[in-house]
Amino acid sequence: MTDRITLHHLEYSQSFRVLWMLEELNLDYDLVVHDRDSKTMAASVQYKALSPLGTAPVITQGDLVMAESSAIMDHILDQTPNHSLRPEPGAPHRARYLFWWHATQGSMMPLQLMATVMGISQKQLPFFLKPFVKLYVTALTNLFIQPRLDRLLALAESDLGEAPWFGGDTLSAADLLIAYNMIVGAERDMIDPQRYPRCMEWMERMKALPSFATATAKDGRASMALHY
Ligand SMILES: N[C@@H](CCC(=O)N[C@@H](CS)C(=O)NCC(=O)O)C(=O)O
Repeated sequence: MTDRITLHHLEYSQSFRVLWMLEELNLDYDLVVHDRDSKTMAASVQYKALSPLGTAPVITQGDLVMAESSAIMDHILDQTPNHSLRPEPGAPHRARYLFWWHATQGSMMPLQLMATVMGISQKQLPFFLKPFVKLYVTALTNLFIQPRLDRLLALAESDLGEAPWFGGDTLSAADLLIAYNMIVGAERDMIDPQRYPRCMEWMERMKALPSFATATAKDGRASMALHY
């Protein structure tokens, strides 16, 4: 018998993805919900000590301690029989699934992280530096971040026109992974609803899943996005 999984979920963080997937799979697991440090809004010292990377999410299972959301999600799927969240090799939408599974973490998340870090650091600057840094941040956003994000969103918009989910015809782990990027991105005005209506409609379908309601109830927060 395999050991039970404990998810250490940090409020307002990417660990919501794992919580959501555990709920979607209807698995038995233990959940510990952690607050962020009230001053820094980073993970607390205690939370950081739990994780090999000091980041959320982290799971434990017997002797295993594992960080990195997509690795954790694959690890959970590997030990879950009869799920439909990952198209098998050779399945018609396998390549599409793999693309979104990897593009979410490899291409989309770094852009969003850059924007978030710049936003947070801007707020902490002395007032006399703020106007100059704001000019720099706006230029960098317009020149580098938003165009690259828009290429990804345009592709998402076109793919969602061909099949309703990121993994193809049915809900997949790629949808649960990218949902964090999309929902947080929309809350932070990185996704123009006029340009990306299919992405907006997909987000509504994601939020209508019963697993979103149960994950939200266990998370206990109004949003998965950290507002700073
Ligand atoms: N690529 C990692 C990113 C982990 C990460 O940066 N998590 C953030 C939460 S969204 C975190 O731990 N922030 C708190 C901190 O760094 O103190 C993953 O997907 O697990």
